[in-house]
Formats: sequence, structure tokens, C-alpha cells
Amino acid sequence: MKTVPALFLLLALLLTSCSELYRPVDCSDIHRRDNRSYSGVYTIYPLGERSAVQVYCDMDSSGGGWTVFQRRMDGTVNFYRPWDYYKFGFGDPAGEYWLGLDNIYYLTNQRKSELLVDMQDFDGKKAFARYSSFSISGECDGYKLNVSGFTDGGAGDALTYHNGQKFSTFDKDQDLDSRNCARLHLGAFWYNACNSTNPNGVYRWGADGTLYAVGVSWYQWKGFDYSLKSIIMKIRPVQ
Ligand SMILES: [Ca+2]
Repeated sequence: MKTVPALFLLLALLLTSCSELYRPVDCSDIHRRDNRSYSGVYTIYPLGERSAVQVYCDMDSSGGGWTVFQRRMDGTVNFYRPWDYYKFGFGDPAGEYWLGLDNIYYLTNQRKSELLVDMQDFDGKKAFARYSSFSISGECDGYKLNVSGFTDGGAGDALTYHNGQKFSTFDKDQDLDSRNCARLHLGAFWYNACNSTNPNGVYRWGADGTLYAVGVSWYQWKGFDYSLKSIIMKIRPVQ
């Protein structure tokens, strides 16, 4: 006799927990569920229930739903770090951070993705570069970059030069130069021989030629000796 109410209770519990167990893979899931969501920090699950990670979601730029995987904006986080930090991620999702190569791999290999790179200089000028296709391979393949389909938002194309390259940090040189590009440019990136952008370089305040090409640069927009005020790299599944 008592099993019926118990069953209802169990059913009610299951229904409640189902709605609480919503696990978005990325920011586009959160945006699709509620397109009035604000830009800000959210928890996503790139690879199932045990993969929770905090990210900044851009819900405003061209339709919203962008998952930010790299952000520089004020120089509060040191980006000159070894391999494991770039593999697993570091920094503050509310500020400057790197999401981690593993997560970028999971996100871009489950869903065909596009890339938006937003930039700003210290005079308040803005520019962007957009790529209709963006993915990286897994660690065993060096997290190789696969990017194409450039659209110019005033910044020019600095990333196609890096297409097909493996990721390098100062303690793991996988670039095509005889030197160590990460040490040379004080960053970490899909260096070729070596680069035309250095988004993970040293945060400096605008034009500074004291040390050659170590700043947060996007060559086709401001050259190697101008370090940007902000650069934000974000991805979204292609519809
Ligand atoms: Ca090298």
C-alpha cells in the first residue's frame, strides 16, 4: 500500500534532479536555451559530467553564444607558462585566462566550429578577424591548428600563417624555426617560424620596441611592436 506514494516521490525527485542536471557543452548551448542570457562566467561541460569548467560566454557579439578560450585585457595574469598550464588551462574566467588545449580540442572536435578574434588598441579602436572553420588536433598530434575561411573585420589575417602548426611552449618546442619561438617571443602559440600574431605574449601598454616582438601583437593590424589593449579568441559551433 505504501509503494504508490513512494513511487510518486521517486518520480518527483527524478524529474527535479533532471532539470538541475542540465549540462551545457559550451556557451552556444546556454544561449540556445535562453537567448536573453547575459555575457559572463558560466560552467560548461566539454566532455561530460566530470569535465566541469568555468568560461566566459560572449552573448553579445554577432548573435552571441561564443565560448571564450583566450582573453587578454589588463595584464593581471602571467601567460609565460610551461606546457602543462597550456594543456589544462589557467587564469580567471572573469578576467584573463586560457581555457586549455584539451578543452579546445574537445569543443572543436565534437562540433564544427568558427573562430572570432576581437581586438582593441589603447586609443579605443576595435577590429576583428573571423574564420569560418577552426579546430585543433589532440595532444598526440601536438594540438595542431586547423584554421581557414578568413573574413576581415579591419584587423587583417595573422592566423592563416599559423595553420597546420603544432602548439609550442618554452619547454616544448614544436615550431618550424631552428630557434625556440616561445622563448624568443615570450609566449606560447601555434608558432611557425615564428609568428604573425602573439596573443599569449607579454602584456605591455601599446607601442614598445624595447624588446623585439614579445608583446601581445597582431602584425597585420598594428605591427610587432604594438602590444594590444585586449585580444579575445572565441569559438562557436557552425549552424
Ligand atoms: Ca624550434
